[in-house]
Amino acid sequence: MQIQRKLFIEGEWVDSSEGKSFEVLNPATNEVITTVQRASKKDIQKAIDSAKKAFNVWGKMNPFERSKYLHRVGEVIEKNLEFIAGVETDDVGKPIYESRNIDIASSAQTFHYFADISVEVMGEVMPSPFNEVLDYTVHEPVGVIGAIIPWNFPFLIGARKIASALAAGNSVVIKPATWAPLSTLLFGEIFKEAGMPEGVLNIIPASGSDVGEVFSKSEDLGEISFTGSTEVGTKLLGSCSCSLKGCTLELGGKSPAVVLPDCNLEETVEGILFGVYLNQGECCCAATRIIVHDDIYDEFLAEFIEGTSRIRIGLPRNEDTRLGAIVHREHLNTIMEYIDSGKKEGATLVYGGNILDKGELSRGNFVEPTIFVDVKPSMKIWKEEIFGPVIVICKAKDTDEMVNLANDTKYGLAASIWTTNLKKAHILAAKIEAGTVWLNLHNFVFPSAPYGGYKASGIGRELGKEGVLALTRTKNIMVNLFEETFKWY
Ligand code: TAP
Repeated sequence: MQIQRKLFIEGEWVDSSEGKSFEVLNPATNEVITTVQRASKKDIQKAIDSAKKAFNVWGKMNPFERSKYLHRVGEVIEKNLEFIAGVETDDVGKPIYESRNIDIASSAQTFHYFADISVEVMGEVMPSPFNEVLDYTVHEPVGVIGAIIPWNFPFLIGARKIASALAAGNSVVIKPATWAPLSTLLFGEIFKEAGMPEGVLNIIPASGSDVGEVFSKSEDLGEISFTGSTEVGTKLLGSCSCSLKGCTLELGGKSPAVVLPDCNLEETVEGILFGVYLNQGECCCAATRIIVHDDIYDEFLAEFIEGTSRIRIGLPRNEDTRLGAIVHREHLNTIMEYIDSGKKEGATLVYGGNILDKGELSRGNFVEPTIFVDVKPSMKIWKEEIFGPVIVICKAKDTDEMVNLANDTKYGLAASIWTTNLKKAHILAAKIEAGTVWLNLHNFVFPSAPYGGYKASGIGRELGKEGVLALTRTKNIMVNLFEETFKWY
């Protein structure tokens, strides 16, 4: 398997019609890894046409057959896991330990899960007011899915969108993020090796605005499935309204972790460290606002700082690295601006706050994990998604205040509650406005569980059976079983 730098349309690698290209950088060194061709608007349309043609075959294929194909994709990913993990690490900056054990391993699992689910996309028989009328539903694929993905978990998010869409009988055109397109391109090679029918997946590395324009105007797309920022997602939804197509949005977050005084401190600190620093904090559901009960605050803070200081920051390819590079220099600058704003607005910096540019880290985009306390809800670092290893920890006097603070955000993607009192945990879970609530866990996402946000974190659900059904249209079929002719007049 090797990285192809072209567009993947109708099962073949093709050149961009305008001959444009862009450089892909390694965030750990800022060296150019390769140059990728950029699809034009005409190419994007070609990819949609290819998917439309393939849909006529894939959409009609029986689900048992589709299931076999999807399992094969999962197997090819497993076979090439080490190579794909290396590409992801070089492109995104995440530790190889994470790419291998989380991103790519979960992607293979995702294909196997949706392979199994494809034979369970079924309707139901409805109760009928007439014994002589049989009433049932079927779920039909919507057609071509236009998928747009971000740069933080490109392979995994790509796998979720592609596998769930194909399981429902749809075909796909996917656009990777400009900062990290390489692993998405590998899907072309994977699909070839798995013997997938031509055109069921088309990959177009193109500019966001070009894809947004062509996708939202297109009458050939059944649905747009977008993961990215709330800002871009909102714009996209607006432009889709003219063509009346569905739009699933998985957007930003500012997730709270709520720490009660009766928590198991060691488990809580370890769990929230994972919740905060996974993928350098470039994670939509990262636990960026930690709300701790007064009674345990000092002890928690001391342990959390100690835990943070133990995290090995290093080159992403090093086996023992647990915190890698920030995806792009521009994004590192944004993170540093947030750190400055936290200081200026009067929060207290208790850990980190600096760029790391010594020794082997000198050429890359590295930043210290950063912790602020004495934060007010009016501050930018409380309100806005930073998308880096920068968090705020605050105190609360009781559970009511904790819930108020947890919900004091425009987002509602995820939250976690840390306590040994499970009754209290369930009561609090019901009060928190978020699409996922973890009890004594954070950052666990399974292909089998519906995932998505409340409020400005999105619309619709991905993953699980619900995620597949969301990519279908329900048809109600009524059957006349009257023995006598039905006569009204
Ligand atoms: P965005 O800047 O929104 O980019 C996401 C994708 O949209 C990229 O492929 C981008 O292309 C494309 N895009 C840009 N402008 C567009 C337009 N006008 N129309 C259509 N597509 C357009 O986000 P990002 O910086 O890559 O990712 C970080 C954001 O994603 C964070 O807010 C994070 O929370 C969110 N995220 C959410 C989730 C879930 S599941 N809720 C998961 C991961 C990430 P270019 O790269 O070419 O600009």
